[in-house]
Amino acid sequence: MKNIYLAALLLLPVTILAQPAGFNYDESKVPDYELPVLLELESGKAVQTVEMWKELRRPEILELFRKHVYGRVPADVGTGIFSVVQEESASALGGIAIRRQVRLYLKAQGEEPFIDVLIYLPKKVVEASGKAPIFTGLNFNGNHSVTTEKEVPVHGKWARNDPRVGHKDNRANEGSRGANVSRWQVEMLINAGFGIATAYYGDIDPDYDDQWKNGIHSVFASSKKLKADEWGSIASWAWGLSRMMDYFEMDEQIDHQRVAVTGLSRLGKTALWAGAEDERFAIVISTDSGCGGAALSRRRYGETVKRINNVFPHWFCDNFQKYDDLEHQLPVDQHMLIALMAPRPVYIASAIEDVWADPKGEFESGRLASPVYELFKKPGIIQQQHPRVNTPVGGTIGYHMRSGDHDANAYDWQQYIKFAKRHFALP
Ligand code: GTR
Repeated sequence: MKNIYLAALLLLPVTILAQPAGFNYDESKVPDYELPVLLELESGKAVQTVEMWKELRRPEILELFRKHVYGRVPADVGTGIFSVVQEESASALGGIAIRRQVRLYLKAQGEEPFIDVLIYLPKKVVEASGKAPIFTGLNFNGNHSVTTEKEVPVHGKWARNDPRVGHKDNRANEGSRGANVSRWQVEMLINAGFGIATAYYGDIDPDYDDQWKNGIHSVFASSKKLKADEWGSIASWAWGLSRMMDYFEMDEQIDHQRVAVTGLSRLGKTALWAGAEDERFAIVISTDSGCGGAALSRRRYGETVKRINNVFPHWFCDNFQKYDDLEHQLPVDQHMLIALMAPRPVYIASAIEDVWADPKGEFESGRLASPVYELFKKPGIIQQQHPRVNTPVGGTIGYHMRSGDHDANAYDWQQYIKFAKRHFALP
């Protein structure tokens, strides 16, 4: 007992020091707040049935998020894709997987922009049932960072200068091959009977504020003068995930009705928005998505709306900046984003040392979204208390706070696999 207490004391200052200074990490300083009412129409009428939710309240909330937070896809954005298989192997990862690399051209065949999708499918499952369920998500450093297999090329596009993987001068290189294998756990997934389809987020929109001159935005006239309620990068990455879903529907070896979308951090925010905009994603999973993701904005714990808008002005629509330091005026909060997944299963993962992302605020969003699941007669998160570390909880809304810091690792994936098996009714 004493040792645990000591360990907790020793851990605390380290945790807090690792986070940006000048923000609140003290639960007792979380301001009092009142959340917008989830189950009430803008007209004031109570939402009491599944039909009212689906036909009236869900569209209202989706529209509020488009208008004030992520931005809507502009009207001139087309959704046609041309897919070309670039490379394939029936015997990847030492024989347990089928590997397929597919290029999705977003404008015209042979032209930029395109998304290179790396797919691994469990060979046994495809051989036995023709198709396999998959997880999908965007990656930060390129498809070659997810695997050590040399057939997966290093991309030649803009790269984040990440010293942890050795990217500099905004270019990727061979040195980052396999650098993020622990974040993706491809072999664990294949052995559990799941496939994985991932793509580099920079294929869709390079992650910097360039006034929409590159990536998907550059293709459409709307990018020359985006309106304040039109898409930022998160919405465009989510749109890219939907184009990947268009492809999954055409690939006979992918069970497109069993696709779980996931992502870490800004790409966890992206996975949530993709799941909200596109109900074809059957399960939605966010890892450490924090502010603008699963965490409640009104708690102002860790990262705040103002900070995220200042440092990443291109992530959200311009209207979101109106709420800098004025979270209480937002017509939505993030529990309403989680509710948009209903009745589909949604999983929220936090990490205890990742206080910047506000683990408790991420849990609260799930807890407060639960009444919508109850309308569908599905159990939401079930318990009221923020659970202890490494104790997964929940029903149709799953949650855990694992030990360690901001990342996705084997522990997270073990829980996602269990959750997906349970909800996809797989052995
Ligand atoms: C941080 C940002 C977070 C999170 C993270 C990431 O700098 O403040 O909201 O998105 O980046 O995506 O790695």
